[in-house]
Amino acid sequence: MKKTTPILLLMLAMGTLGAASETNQSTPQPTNAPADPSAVKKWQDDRFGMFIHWGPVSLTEKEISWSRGGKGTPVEVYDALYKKFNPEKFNADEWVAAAKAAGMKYIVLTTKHHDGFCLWDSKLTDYTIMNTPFKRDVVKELAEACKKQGIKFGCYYSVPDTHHPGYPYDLTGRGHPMREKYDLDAYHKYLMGQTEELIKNYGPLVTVWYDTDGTVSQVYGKRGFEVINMARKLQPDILIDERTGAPGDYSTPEQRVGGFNMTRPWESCMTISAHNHWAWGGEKDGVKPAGSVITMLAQCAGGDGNMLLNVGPRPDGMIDPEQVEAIRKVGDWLKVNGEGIYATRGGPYMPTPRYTATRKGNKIYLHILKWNGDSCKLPPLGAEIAASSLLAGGKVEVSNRPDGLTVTVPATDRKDSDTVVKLELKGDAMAIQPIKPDPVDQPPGKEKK
Ligand code: H79
Repeated sequence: MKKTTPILLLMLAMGTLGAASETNQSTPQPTNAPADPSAVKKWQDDRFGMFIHWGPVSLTEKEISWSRGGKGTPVEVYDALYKKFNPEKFNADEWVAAAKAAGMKYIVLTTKHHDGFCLWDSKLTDYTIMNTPFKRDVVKELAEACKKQGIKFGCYYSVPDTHHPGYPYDLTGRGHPMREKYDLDAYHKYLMGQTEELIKNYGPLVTVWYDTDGTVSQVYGKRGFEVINMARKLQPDILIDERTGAPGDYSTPEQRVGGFNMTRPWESCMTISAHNHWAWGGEKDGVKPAGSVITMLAQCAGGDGNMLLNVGPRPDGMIDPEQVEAIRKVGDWLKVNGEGIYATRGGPYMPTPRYTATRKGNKIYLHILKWNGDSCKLPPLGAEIAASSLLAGGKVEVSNRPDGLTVTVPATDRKDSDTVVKLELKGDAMAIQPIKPDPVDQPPGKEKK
Protein backbone atom coordinates (compact mmCIF):
# COMPACT_ATOMS: atom_id res chain seq x y z
CA MET A 1 0.00 0.00 0.00
CA LYS A 2 1.14 3.51 -0.72
CA LYS A 3 2.27 5.52 2.26
CA THR A 4 -0.28 8.13 3.35
CA THR A 5 1.25 11.54 3.91
CA PRO A 6 0.45 13.46 7.12
CA ILE A 7 -1.34 16.14 5.05
CA LEU A 8 -3.53 13.52 3.42
CA LEU A 9 -4.29 12.01 6.83
CA LEU A 10 -5.22 15.43 8.13
CA MET A 11 -7.49 16.04 5.16
CA LEU A 12 -9.10 12.65 5.67
CA ALA A 13 -9.58 13.37 9.37
CA MET A 14 -11.16 16.74 8.68
CA GLY A 15 -13.37 15.48 5.93
CA THR A 16 -11.99 17.83 3.30
CA LEU A 17 -11.42 15.00 0.84
CA GLY A 18 -15.09 14.06 0.95
CA ALA A 19 -16.04 17.65 0.17
CA ALA A 20 -13.60 17.89 -2.72
CA SER A 21 -14.94 14.79 -4.39
CA GLU A 22 -18.58 15.83 -4.08
CA THR A 23 -18.68 18.88 -6.29
CA ASN A 24 -22.41 19.53 -5.83
CA GLN A 25 -22.21 19.73 -2.11
CA SER A 26 -20.86 22.70 -0.25
CA THR A 27 -20.94 21.23 3.27
CA PRO A 28 -17.99 18.95 3.93
CA GLN A 29 -18.98 15.38 4.75
CA PRO A 30 -17.50 14.44 8.12
CA THR A 31 -15.38 11.36 8.43
CA ASN A 32 -13.71 9.86 11.44
CA ALA A 33 -9.94 9.76 11.82
CA PRO A 34 -8.66 6.49 10.34
CA ALA A 35 -7.45 3.56 12.46
CA ASP A 36 -3.81 2.70 12.90
CA PRO A 37 -3.34 -0.06 10.26
CA SER A 38 -0.95 -2.03 12.47
CA ALA A 39 -3.51 -2.02 15.31
CA VAL A 40 -6.14 -3.35 12.89
CA LYS A 41 -3.79 -6.10 11.77
CA LYS A 42 -2.90 -7.14 15.33
CA TRP A 43 -6.58 -7.29 16.24
CA GLN A 44 -7.37 -9.33 13.13
CA ASP A 45 -4.51 -11.70 13.98
CA ASP A 46 -6.15 -12.28 17.38
CA ARG A 47 -9.37 -13.52 15.73
CA PHE A 48 -11.12 -14.64 18.92
CA GLY A 49 -12.27 -12.58 21.90
CA MET A 50 -14.54 -12.86 24.93
CA PHE A 51 -17.58 -10.64 25.25
CA ILE A 52 -18.97 -10.26 28.78
CA HIS A 53 -22.49 -8.98 29.49
CA TRP A 54 -22.96 -8.37 33.17
CA GLY A 55 -24.73 -6.17 35.66
CA PRO A 56 -27.32 -6.15 38.47
CA VAL A 57 -29.86 -7.55 35.96
CA SER A 58 -28.16 -10.95 36.36
CA LEU A 59 -30.16 -11.20 39.62
CA THR A 60 -33.36 -11.56 37.56
CA GLU A 61 -32.05 -14.04 34.93
CA LYS A 62 -33.66 -11.80 32.31
CA GLU A 63 -32.10 -9.97 29.38
CA ILE A 64 -29.96 -6.96 30.10
CA SER A 65 -31.77 -3.64 29.45
CA TRP A 66 -34.45 -5.18 27.24
CA SER A 67 -36.28 -6.58 30.30
CA ARG A 68 -36.43 -3.16 31.95
CA GLY A 69 -40.08 -2.15 32.11
CA GLY A 70 -41.13 -5.53 30.76
CA LYS A 71 -43.05 -8.44 32.25
CA GLY A 72 -42.01 -8.99 35.86
CA THR A 73 -39.53 -6.11 36.00
CA PRO A 74 -41.16 -2.67 36.20
CA VAL A 75 -38.73 0.18 35.59
CA GLU A 76 -38.52 1.09 39.32
CA VAL A 77 -37.74 -2.52 40.22
CA TYR A 78 -35.08 -2.81 37.51
CA ASP A 79 -33.47 0.48 38.46
CA ALA A 80 -33.27 -0.57 42.12
CA LEU A 81 -31.61 -3.93 41.43
CA TYR A 82 -28.15 -2.47 41.98
CA LYS A 83 -28.99 -1.98 45.67
CA LYS A 84 -28.99 -5.77 46.01
CA PHE A 85 -26.06 -6.53 43.68
CA ASN A 86 -23.31 -8.15 45.72
CA PRO A 87 -21.32 -10.58 43.54
CA GLU A 88 -19.04 -11.81 46.31
CA LYS A 89 -17.48 -14.56 44.21
CA PHE A 90 -16.27 -12.17 41.51
CA ASN A 91 -12.64 -12.87 40.76
CA ALA A 92 -11.23 -11.04 37.74
CA ASP A 93 -8.27 -13.41 37.51
CA GLU A 94 -10.64 -16.35 37.11
CA TRP A 95 -12.54 -14.62 34.30
CA VAL A 96 -9.31 -13.85 32.48
CA ALA A 97 -8.03 -17.38 33.04
CA ALA A 98 -11.25 -18.75 31.52
CA ALA A 99 -10.79 -16.54 28.45
CA LYS A 100 -7.17 -17.60 28.06
CA ALA A 101 -8.04 -21.30 28.43
CA ALA A 102 -10.55 -20.76 25.61
CA GLY A 103 -7.81 -19.41 23.36
CA MET A 104 -9.33 -15.92 23.40
CA LYS A 105 -6.94 -13.01 22.93
CA TYR A 106 -9.04 -10.10 24.17
CA ILE A 107 -11.94 -9.36 26.49
CA VAL A 108 -14.70 -6.79 25.97
CA LEU A 109 -16.86 -6.02 29.02
CA THR A 110 -20.21 -4.19 29.14
CA THR A 111 -19.03 -1.21 31.18
CA LYS A 112 -22.44 0.41 30.59
CA HIS A 113 -25.37 -1.22 28.75
CA HIS A 114 -28.52 0.54 27.51
CA ASP A 115 -29.81 0.50 31.12
CA GLY A 116 -27.13 3.04 32.06
CA PHE A 117 -25.62 1.17 35.01
CA CYS A 118 -21.83 1.66 35.23
CA LEU A 119 -19.51 -1.15 36.28
CA TRP A 120 -16.74 1.31 37.12
CA ASP A 121 -16.19 4.14 39.57
CA SER A 122 -17.47 6.90 37.27
CA LYS A 123 -17.27 10.39 38.70
CA LEU A 124 -20.08 11.51 36.39
CA THR A 125 -22.96 9.55 37.90
CA ASP A 126 -23.98 7.83 41.14
CA TYR A 127 -25.52 4.92 39.24
CA THR A 128 -22.40 2.77 39.54
CA ILE A 129 -20.98 -0.37 41.08
CA MET A 130 -19.49 1.77 43.87
CA ASN A 131 -22.99 2.35 45.22
CA THR A 132 -23.90 -1.33 45.37
CA PRO A 133 -23.21 -3.42 48.48
CA PHE A 134 -20.23 -4.78 46.50
CA LYS A 135 -18.47 -1.40 46.20
CA ARG A 136 -15.60 -2.69 44.04
CA ASP A 137 -14.56 -1.25 40.69
CA VAL A 138 -15.12 -4.24 38.39
CA VAL A 139 -13.67 -2.52 35.32
CA LYS A 140 -10.49 -1.69 37.21
CA GLU A 141 -10.07 -5.21 38.55
CA LEU A 142 -10.68 -6.79 35.16
CA ALA A 143 -8.40 -4.35 33.32
CA GLU A 144 -5.62 -5.10 35.81
CA ALA A 145 -6.12 -8.86 35.62
CA CYS A 146 -5.94 -8.63 31.82
CA LYS A 147 -2.67 -6.74 32.01
CA LYS A 148 -1.26 -9.21 34.51
CA GLN A 149 -2.17 -12.25 32.43
CA GLY A 150 -1.24 -10.70 29.09
CA ILE A 151 -4.59 -10.41 27.33
CA LYS A 152 -6.07 -7.28 25.78
CA PHE A 153 -8.95 -5.40 27.36
CA GLY A 154 -11.74 -3.42 25.72
CA CYS A 155 -14.88 -1.62 26.87
CA TYR A 156 -18.39 -2.09 25.51
CA TYR A 157 -20.31 1.15 26.01
CA SER A 158 -23.91 1.72 24.97
CA VAL A 159 -24.64 5.02 23.24
CA PRO A 160 -28.34 4.73 24.18
CA ASP A 161 -28.80 5.28 27.91
CA THR A 162 -32.38 4.93 29.13
CA HIS A 163 -31.43 5.97 32.66
CA HIS A 164 -29.87 9.32 31.74
CA PRO A 165 -32.45 12.14 31.50
CA GLY A 166 -30.59 13.65 28.54
CA TYR A 167 -31.11 10.67 26.22
CA PRO A 168 -34.38 10.96 24.28
CA TYR A 169 -35.64 7.46 25.13
CA ASP A 170 -36.32 6.10 28.60
CA LEU A 171 -36.98 2.57 27.40
CA THR A 172 -34.65 0.37 25.34
CA GLY A 173 -35.35 -0.13 21.65
CA ARG A 174 -37.11 1.67 18.87
CA GLY A 175 -40.78 2.53 18.83
CA HIS A 176 -41.14 3.99 22.32
CA PRO A 177 -42.33 7.56 22.78
CA MET A 178 -39.57 10.09 23.35
CA ARG A 179 -39.18 11.84 26.70
CA GLU A 180 -41.02 15.16 26.82
CA LYS A 181 -37.79 16.82 27.85
CA TYR A 182 -34.32 15.63 26.99
CA ASP A 183 -30.95 17.20 26.27
CA LEU A 184 -28.80 15.33 23.80
CA ASP A 185 -25.94 17.80 24.02
CA ALA A 186 -25.78 17.30 27.79
CA TYR A 187 -25.92 13.55 27.27
CA HIS A 188 -23.22 13.71 24.61
CA LYS A 189 -20.97 15.53 27.06
CA TYR A 190 -21.61 12.77 29.58
CA LEU A 191 -20.76 10.06 27.02
CA MET A 192 -17.58 11.87 25.99
CA GLY A 193 -16.58 12.30 29.64
CA GLN A 194 -17.20 8.67 30.45
CA THR A 195 -15.30 7.52 27.38
CA GLU A 196 -12.41 9.64 28.57
CA GLU A 197 -12.59 8.04 32.03
CA LEU A 198 -12.50 4.56 30.53
CA ILE A 199 -9.57 5.22 28.20
CA LYS A 200 -7.54 7.22 30.70
CA ASN A 201 -8.15 5.10 33.78
CA TYR A 202 -8.31 1.61 32.35
CA GLY A 203 -6.47 1.87 29.02
CA PRO A 204 -4.83 1.28 26.76
CA LEU A 205 -7.96 -0.38 25.41
CA VAL A 206 -8.08 -2.61 22.39
CA THR A 207 -11.49 -1.14 21.52
CA VAL A 208 -14.44 0.86 22.66
CA TRP A 209 -17.31 -1.24 21.40
CA TYR A 210 -20.11 1.32 21.23
CA ASP A 211 -23.57 -0.20 20.90
CA THR A 212 -26.94 0.97 19.70
CA ASP A 213 -30.43 -0.36 20.38
CA GLY A 214 -31.58 0.95 17.02
CA THR A 215 -32.15 4.55 18.18
CA VAL A 216 -28.67 6.03 17.63
CA SER A 217 -29.06 6.48 13.87
CA GLN A 218 -32.34 8.32 14.51
CA VAL A 219 -31.17 10.80 17.11
CA TYR A 220 -27.40 11.03 17.51
CA GLY A 221 -26.61 12.85 14.28
CA LYS A 222 -22.94 13.49 13.59
CA ARG A 223 -21.87 13.29 17.21
CA GLY A 224 -20.38 9.84 16.60
CA PHE A 225 -17.61 11.40 14.53
CA GLU A 226 -16.60 13.54 17.50
CA VAL A 227 -16.65 10.51 19.76
CA ILE A 228 -14.27 8.57 17.55
CA ASN A 229 -11.93 11.48 16.92
CA MET A 230 -11.74 12.20 20.65
CA ALA A 231 -11.05 8.54 21.54
CA ARG A 232 -8.38 8.37 18.85
CA LYS A 233 -6.75 11.52 20.19
CA LEU A 234 -6.53 10.00 23.66
CA GLN A 235 -5.25 6.69 22.30
CA PRO A 236 -4.13 6.71 18.66
CA ASP A 237 -4.12 2.92 18.23
CA ILE A 238 -7.61 2.34 19.66
CA LEU A 239 -10.20 0.61 17.46
CA ILE A 240 -13.80 1.74 17.39
CA ASP A 241 -16.74 -0.16 15.97
CA GLU A 242 -19.45 1.12 13.65
CA ARG A 243 -22.35 1.81 15.99
CA THR A 244 -21.87 5.48 16.93
CA GLY A 245 -23.35 6.75 13.67
CA ALA A 246 -19.86 7.17 12.15
CA PRO A 247 -18.24 4.41 10.06
CA GLY A 248 -15.59 3.49 12.63
CA ASP A 249 -13.05 0.79 11.99
CA TYR A 250 -14.94 -2.47 11.88
CA SER A 251 -18.40 -3.90 11.28
CA THR A 252 -20.27 -5.90 13.90
CA PRO A 253 -22.68 -8.52 12.57
CA GLU A 254 -24.70 -9.65 15.59
CA GLN A 255 -25.75 -13.26 16.33
CA ARG A 256 -24.70 -14.31 12.83
CA VAL A 257 -21.51 -15.07 10.94
CA GLY A 258 -20.49 -12.11 8.79
CA GLY A 259 -20.10 -12.46 5.04
CA PHE A 260 -16.76 -12.93 3.27
CA ASN A 261 -15.03 -9.54 3.19
CA MET A 262 -11.31 -8.99 2.75
CA THR A 263 -11.48 -5.19 2.73
CA ARG A 264 -13.65 -4.03 5.64
CA PRO A 265 -12.56 -5.53 9.00
CA TRP A 266 -15.39 -7.22 10.89
CA GLU A 267 -16.23 -9.10 14.03
CA SER A 268 -19.29 -11.26 14.66
CA CYS A 269 -20.66 -11.15 18.18
CA MET A 270 -22.33 -14.36 19.28
CA THR A 271 -23.55 -15.83 22.53
CA ILE A 272 -22.53 -19.06 24.26
CA SER A 273 -26.11 -19.14 25.59
CA ALA A 274 -28.21 -21.69 23.72
CA HIS A 275 -31.05 -19.14 23.73
CA ASN A 276 -28.85 -16.32 22.44
CA HIS A 277 -29.14 -14.57 25.79
CA TRP A 278 -26.52 -11.92 26.53
CA ALA A 279 -26.82 -11.60 30.30
CA TRP A 280 -27.07 -14.56 32.67
CA GLY A 281 -30.23 -16.43 31.73
CA GLY A 282 -30.29 -18.96 34.56
CA GLU A 283 -29.45 -22.67 34.71
CA LYS A 284 -32.12 -23.55 32.14
CA ASP A 285 -30.79 -21.12 29.55
CA GLY A 286 -28.43 -23.76 28.14
CA VAL A 287 -25.00 -23.63 26.60
CA LYS A 288 -24.07 -24.08 22.94
CA PRO A 289 -21.87 -27.13 22.40
CA ALA A 290 -18.16 -26.44 21.84
CA GLY A 291 -18.47 -27.97 18.36
CA SER A 292 -20.90 -25.28 17.20
CA VAL A 293 -18.65 -22.57 18.58
CA ILE A 294 -15.68 -24.07 16.70
CA THR A 295 -17.72 -24.13 13.49
CA MET A 296 -18.75 -20.49 13.97
CA LEU A 297 -15.16 -19.48 14.65
CA ALA A 298 -13.94 -21.27 11.52
CA GLN A 299 -16.72 -19.60 9.50
CA CYS A 300 -15.75 -16.17 10.82
CA ALA A 301 -12.02 -16.67 10.20
CA GLY A 302 -12.80 -18.07 6.74
CA GLY A 303 -14.75 -14.92 5.91
CA ASP A 304 -11.80 -12.84 7.19
CA GLY A 305 -13.57 -11.83 10.38
CA ASN A 306 -13.14 -12.08 14.13
CA MET A 307 -15.50 -13.68 16.62
CA LEU A 308 -16.44 -12.12 19.94
CA LEU A 309 -18.12 -14.86 21.97
CA ASN A 310 -20.27 -13.75 24.86
CA VAL A 311 -20.54 -15.19 28.34
CA GLY A 312 -23.02 -13.85 30.91
CA PRO A 313 -21.64 -14.21 34.44
CA ARG A 314 -23.96 -15.13 37.32
CA PRO A 315 -25.11 -12.71 40.02
CA ASP A 316 -22.61 -14.26 42.47
CA GLY A 317 -19.78 -13.07 40.19
CA MET A 318 -18.80 -16.41 38.68
CA ILE A 319 -18.94 -17.39 35.05
CA ASP A 320 -21.07 -20.51 35.17
CA PRO A 321 -18.87 -23.66 35.10
CA GLU A 322 -20.89 -25.05 32.17
CA GLN A 323 -20.01 -21.98 30.06
CA VAL A 324 -16.38 -22.14 31.21
CA GLU A 325 -16.21 -25.83 30.29
CA ALA A 326 -17.69 -25.29 26.80
CA ILE A 327 -15.22 -22.55 25.91
CA ARG A 328 -12.32 -24.51 27.41
CA LYS A 329 -13.06 -27.26 24.88
CA VAL A 330 -12.78 -24.64 22.14
CA GLY A 331 -9.40 -23.71 23.64
CA ASP A 332 -8.30 -27.35 23.59
CA TRP A 333 -9.21 -27.51 19.91
CA LEU A 334 -7.31 -24.29 19.26
CA LYS A 335 -4.18 -25.65 20.95
CA VAL A 336 -4.02 -28.22 18.15
CA ASN A 337 -5.64 -26.28 15.30
CA GLY A 338 -4.92 -22.63 16.16
CA GLU A 339 -2.36 -22.41 13.36
CA GLY A 340 -5.34 -22.42 10.98
CA ILE A 341 -7.14 -19.60 12.85
CA TYR A 342 -4.75 -17.08 14.45
CA ALA A 343 -2.91 -14.63 12.21
CA THR A 344 -4.59 -16.04 9.11
CA ARG A 345 -6.68 -14.20 6.55
CA GLY A 346 -9.92 -15.49 5.04
CA GLY A 347 -10.15 -17.44 1.80
CA PRO A 348 -9.31 -18.13 -0.89
CA TYR A 349 -12.37 -20.43 -0.78
CA MET A 350 -15.37 -18.39 0.28
CA PRO A 351 -17.14 -20.02 3.26
CA THR A 352 -20.03 -22.45 2.92
CA PRO A 353 -21.71 -24.63 5.55
CA ARG A 354 -19.55 -27.56 4.26
CA TYR A 355 -16.16 -25.92 4.35
CA THR A 356 -14.29 -22.71 4.88
CA ALA A 357 -10.66 -21.72 4.31
CA THR A 358 -7.99 -19.53 5.85
CA ARG A 359 -4.51 -18.71 4.59
CA LYS A 360 -1.13 -17.20 5.35
CA GLY A 361 2.02 -17.07 3.25
CA ASN A 362 2.14 -20.13 1.02
CA LYS A 363 -0.35 -22.07 3.16
CA ILE A 364 -4.06 -22.67 2.90
CA TYR A 365 -5.99 -24.21 5.79
CA LEU A 366 -9.12 -25.99 4.63
CA HIS A 367 -11.64 -26.31 7.43
CA ILE A 368 -13.84 -29.24 6.50
CA LEU A 369 -17.11 -28.97 8.42
CA LYS A 370 -19.27 -31.59 6.68
CA TRP A 371 -18.24 -34.72 4.83
CA ASN A 372 -19.78 -36.66 2.02
CA GLY A 373 -18.69 -40.12 3.09
CA ASP A 374 -14.91 -39.98 3.38
CA SER A 375 -14.47 -36.91 1.23
CA CYS A 376 -15.33 -33.30 0.62
CA LYS A 377 -15.27 -31.79 -2.86
CA LEU A 378 -14.46 -28.14 -3.45
CA PRO A 379 -14.26 -26.00 -6.60
CA PRO A 380 -10.93 -25.98 -8.51
CA LEU A 381 -8.06 -24.33 -6.66
CA GLY A 382 -6.06 -23.23 -9.70
CA ALA A 383 -2.73 -23.47 -7.89
CA GLU A 384 -0.16 -26.20 -7.35
CA ILE A 385 0.07 -27.99 -4.01
CA ALA A 386 3.49 -29.10 -2.71
CA ALA A 387 2.37 -30.90 0.45
CA SER A 388 -0.73 -31.61 2.53
CA SER A 389 -1.33 -32.71 6.11
CA LEU A 390 -3.90 -32.62 8.94
CA LEU A 391 -3.19 -30.21 11.81
CA ALA A 392 -4.52 -32.78 14.30
CA GLY A 393 -2.51 -35.57 12.67
CA GLY A 394 -3.73 -38.52 10.60
CA LYS A 395 -4.09 -39.40 6.94
CA VAL A 396 -5.26 -37.08 4.21
CA GLU A 397 -5.37 -37.46 0.43
CA VAL A 398 -5.81 -34.41 -1.73
CA SER A 399 -6.68 -34.64 -5.41
CA ASN A 400 -6.06 -31.31 -7.11
CA ARG A 401 -7.68 -31.48 -10.54
CA PRO A 402 -8.88 -28.88 -13.03
CA ASP A 403 -12.51 -29.89 -12.31
CA GLY A 404 -12.18 -29.58 -8.53
CA LEU A 405 -10.25 -30.29 -5.38
CA THR A 406 -11.18 -33.37 -3.37
CA VAL A 407 -10.03 -34.01 0.17
CA THR A 408 -10.30 -37.54 1.56
CA VAL A 409 -9.79 -38.40 5.23
CA PRO A 410 -10.60 -41.74 6.93
CA ALA A 411 -13.32 -41.72 9.61
CA THR A 412 -10.82 -42.20 12.45
CA ASP A 413 -9.06 -38.94 11.54
CA ARG A 414 -12.16 -36.82 10.90
CA LYS A 415 -13.38 -34.46 13.59
CA ASP A 416 -17.04 -33.73 14.34
CA SER A 417 -16.81 -29.96 14.13
CA ASP A 418 -13.83 -29.01 11.97
CA THR A 419 -11.04 -31.07 10.43
CA VAL A 420 -8.24 -28.74 9.40
CA VAL A 421 -6.24 -29.69 6.29
CA LYS A 422 -3.06 -27.76 5.72
CA LEU A 423 -2.04 -27.28 2.08
CA GLU A 424 1.42 -25.98 1.32
CA LEU A 425 1.44 -24.37 -2.09
CA LYS A 426 4.28 -23.81 -4.51
CA GLY A 427 3.29 -20.13 -4.67
CA ASP A 428 1.73 -17.42 -2.54
CA ALA A 429 -1.71 -18.30 -1.18
CA MET A 430 -2.54 -14.64 -0.67
CA ALA A 431 -2.33 -14.01 -4.42
CA ILE A 432 -5.27 -16.32 -5.18
CA GLN A 433 -8.52 -14.54 -5.98
CA PRO A 434 -11.59 -15.50 -3.88
CA ILE A 435 -13.12 -18.76 -5.10
CA LYS A 436 -16.92 -18.77 -5.16
CA PRO A 437 -18.75 -21.87 -3.96
CA ASP A 438 -20.64 -24.11 -6.36
CA PRO A 439 -24.25 -22.88 -6.76
CA VAL A 440 -25.54 -25.69 -4.50
CA ASP A 441 -23.57 -24.25 -1.57
CA GLN A 442 -24.99 -21.20 0.17
CA PRO A 443 -22.83 -18.84 2.25
CA PRO A 444 -23.28 -19.33 6.02
CA GLY A 445 -24.42 -15.77 6.69
CA LYS A 446 -25.57 -12.78 4.72
CA GLU A 447 -23.64 -9.59 5.39
CA LYS A 448 -25.71 -6.42 5.13
CA LYS A 449 -22.75 -4.06 4.76
O1 H79 B 1 -25.69 -5.97 23.98
C1 H79 B 1 -26.28 -6.88 23.08
C2 H79 B 1 -27.72 -6.51 22.77
O2 H79 B 1 -28.47 -6.20 23.95
C3 H79 B 1 -27.52 -5.30 21.92
N1 H79 B 1 -26.30 -5.57 21.20
C4 H79 B 1 -25.69 -6.76 21.71
C5 H79 B 1 -24.18 -6.72 21.65
C6 H79 B 1 -28.62 -5.02 21.01
N2 H79 B 1 -29.14 -3.84 20.91
N3 H79 B 1 -30.03 -3.86 19.96
N4 H79 B 1 -30.10 -5.05 19.48
C7 H79 B 1 -29.22 -5.81 20.12
C8 H79 B 1 -30.96 -5.42 18.40
C9 H79 B 1 -32.27 -5.84 18.94
C10 H79 B 1 -32.50 -7.18 19.18
C11 H79 B 1 -33.79 -7.64 19.66
FE1 H79 B 1 -34.16 -8.70 21.23
C12 H79 B 1 -34.37 -8.86 19.26
C13 H79 B 1 -34.70 -6.94 20.44
C14 H79 B 1 -35.82 -7.76 20.66
C15 H79 B 1 -35.61 -8.96 19.94
C16 H79 B 1 -32.44 -9.61 21.84
C17 H79 B 1 -33.51 -10.46 22.01
C18 H79 B 1 -32.68 -8.49 22.64
C19 H79 B 1 -33.90 -8.70 23.27
C20 H79 B 1 -34.41 -9.89 22.88
